[in-house]
Amino acid sequence: MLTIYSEDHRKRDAKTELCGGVLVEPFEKPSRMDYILKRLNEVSLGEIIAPKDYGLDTILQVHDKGYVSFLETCWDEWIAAGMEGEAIASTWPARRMAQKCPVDIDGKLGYYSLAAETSITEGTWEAARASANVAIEGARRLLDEKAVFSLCRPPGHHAALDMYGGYCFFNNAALSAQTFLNYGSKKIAILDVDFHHGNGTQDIFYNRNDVLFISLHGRPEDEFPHFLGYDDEIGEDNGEGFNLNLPMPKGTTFETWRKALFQAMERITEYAPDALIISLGTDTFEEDPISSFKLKSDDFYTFGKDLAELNLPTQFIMEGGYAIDAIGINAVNVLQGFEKGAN
Ligand code: SS9
Ligand code: ZN
Repeated sequence: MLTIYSEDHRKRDAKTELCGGVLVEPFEKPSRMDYILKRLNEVSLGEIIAPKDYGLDTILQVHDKGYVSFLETCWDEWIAAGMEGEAIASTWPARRMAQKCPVDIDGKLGYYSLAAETSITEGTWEAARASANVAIEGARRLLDEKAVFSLCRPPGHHAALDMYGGYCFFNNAALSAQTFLNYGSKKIAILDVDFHHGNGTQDIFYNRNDVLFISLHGRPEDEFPHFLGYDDEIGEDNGEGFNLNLPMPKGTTFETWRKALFQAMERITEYAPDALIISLGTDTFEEDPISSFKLKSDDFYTFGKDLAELNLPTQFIMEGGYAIDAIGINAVNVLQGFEKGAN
């Protein structure tokens, strides 16, 4: 399987994450990619290529213009304001407050974010742009390949029309879906198997029927991002019936998770998309430090094999996964299972 990867992800190397009331070393760090690359090479999965730069056109089809300029200038504005640490939001337009974008950088950070764990740093913009390019290149390459792996970092599925958070800035899966549509596809399915609900992807396509969004995740009652991901969110207007959430309780094992997977696969078969995008988070792993599902390394292989049954052009897009020393095995197990199943 062809892998798309950019070294520029290293430009995002945050030093701080707000967690449990203290600043910790971020879970989402550059070395995650090293473990995946190491495993890809160990099993000789295939060629690894760098993306071209696709500029801002597709990004602006998916994200709000003001939001995109905010990301571009945020760090400079933060520094110009004389701040010392990394840029972290501390105030939000909460219930019954004005939903207007302020001028002050502290105000802007709150306006454009959904959570406070994610700091913006020097280089975040460049890394997020590179990650977007990795997704878009993957979609283009899928025109000639059966499957591709877009090794994106930073991840994307929490990034909404005009919000960052949950370690995400641009929604890579959405950019990829939009790229397929730009190239003439009529229907795209996105299956998000990251432990956390893909609130950003859901948001972007909520009123559309050209992209089917399905997410398997920890229940919002228990887990981040907490304020989206319930099973009664089925889509709106043209999008009604094209959003499917399958939330599951803490401690969910592969047996239960796989039943939800089969339900998702049935819906995808019925929808009959031109291509399938997998938002591939491996934070469903039993040893993940910030999650509560119980998948084992072998289960990721079985999952990949199951997916191949759909017999669709498939793009895997890397999302979360924070059990660093197992992330390579787990992610590549999915890809190897898929290749095994497809033969
Ligand atoms: C850890 C809470 C982490 C954000 C999780 C984002 C996952 C992205 N104290 N909350 S896949
Ligand atoms: Zn996650």
